[in-house]
Amino acid sequence: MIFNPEYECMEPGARKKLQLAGLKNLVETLYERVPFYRKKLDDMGVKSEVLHSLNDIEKLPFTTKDDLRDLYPHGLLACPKDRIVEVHMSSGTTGKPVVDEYTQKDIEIWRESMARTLAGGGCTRDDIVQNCYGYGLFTGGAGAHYGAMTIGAEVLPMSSGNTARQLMVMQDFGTTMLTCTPSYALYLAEEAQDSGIDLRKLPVCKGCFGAEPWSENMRKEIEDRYGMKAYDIYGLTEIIGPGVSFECEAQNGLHINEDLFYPEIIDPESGKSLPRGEKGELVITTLTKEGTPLLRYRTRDISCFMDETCGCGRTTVRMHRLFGRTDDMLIIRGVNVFPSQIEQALFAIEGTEPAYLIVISRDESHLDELELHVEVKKDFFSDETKNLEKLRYRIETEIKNSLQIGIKVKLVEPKSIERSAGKAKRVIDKRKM
Ligand code: DLL
Repeated sequence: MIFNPEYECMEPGARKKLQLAGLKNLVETLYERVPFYRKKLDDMGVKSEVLHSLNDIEKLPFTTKDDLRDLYPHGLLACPKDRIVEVHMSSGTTGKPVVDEYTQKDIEIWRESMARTLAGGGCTRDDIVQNCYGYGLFTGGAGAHYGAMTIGAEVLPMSSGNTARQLMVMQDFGTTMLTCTPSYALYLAEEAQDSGIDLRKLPVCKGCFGAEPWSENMRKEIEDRYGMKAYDIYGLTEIIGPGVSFECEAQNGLHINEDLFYPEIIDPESGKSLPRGEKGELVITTLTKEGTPLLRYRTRDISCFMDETCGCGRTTVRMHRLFGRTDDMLIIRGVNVFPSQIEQALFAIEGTEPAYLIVISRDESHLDELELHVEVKKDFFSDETKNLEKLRYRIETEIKNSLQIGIKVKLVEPKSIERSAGKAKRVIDKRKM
């Protein structure tokens, strides 16, 4: 279902006009109301007058995560404080949190973008949505809640955790749609299996998953265990939360809500725009927000635009599912590796459980060493050592073939790697400790 055909299926030329008007308006507002931006624009000697076409956005300054941290908590506010009605924040595990302050209109924008997102995953007013994204300062819980309510679906506001209760509610209330992180979806599936619950027999038949990287093979695993369609949804606190982009039934790239969020792909080194189709850093400008609008925000997420039109009827540009982040790229003995590449290779191998941990350290000769801890299926673990040894060798070889790096694999018992109800922690880099 397309939630808002007027905007989602808009003729691209008309949308461009709308985006350009939004961009000019944004630059004027930021110049007037946010001293940080006034200084940046003055330093570069630019004003909204330089914007003749959307390509002129390249003349405008970027905003970075460091800027947001420096200006914590209210330095980017672009409207009177008393117009703010809600606040969300990132967890801030690597420094000061980043803040999004919403006016009533911003909440409307969020409701709209999340209604489009969940509708992309097939949500209608007949659905019962079990929302296990965390409620609180994290944007996942509120975002999915607003979206489902806007569509008119019934929401079960579960938040994350308490797995036994999640499974009870899923059965007793006839959940049809699940929203949570992909790793939590798999954790729920494992617990269901241990409790003798066959998820494939339950009404739950679709889910919108995001907030952390996941691979195509992880999608297959979720779809298989639940007998459902699993859709990727993307967003970040700074921009609005979830609702920036989402997959439709084609499950082939994420449609960006580009009348609301203007996307660019740039070379992270030079900052220059990249030609369509090339992989680079996603940069987003909010076109309609009031509370904390952002100009050319560098997300650090790596993606590319997909050019062909989508069969679903939406005309919005699609971004490829994330390849990784500029800051989660691991450099192992000089080779660039993203954790998602390791996951993709691993999930294709029969006999492993969908839980893994990447541990990086330095050996005695100060060379990088990557050890991959992989859980093995119960029956496999009770098998002969010869079979375990074979499996270990197979994982090492397949990863070596696909990523061109030598790694060590440690097979561990089922359930020995810590599970998370929110974003999974997949990497321990001891080199940084
Ligand atoms: O994770 C917002 C969200 C909530 C998105 C629920 C989707 C669903 P933050 O906590 O600010 O916001 O984290 C944002 O998470 O820059 C990406 O690196 C990563 N991320 C989000 N969605 C995806 C995804 C929320 N679908 C950061 N695939 C982003 C891969 C994702 N990574």
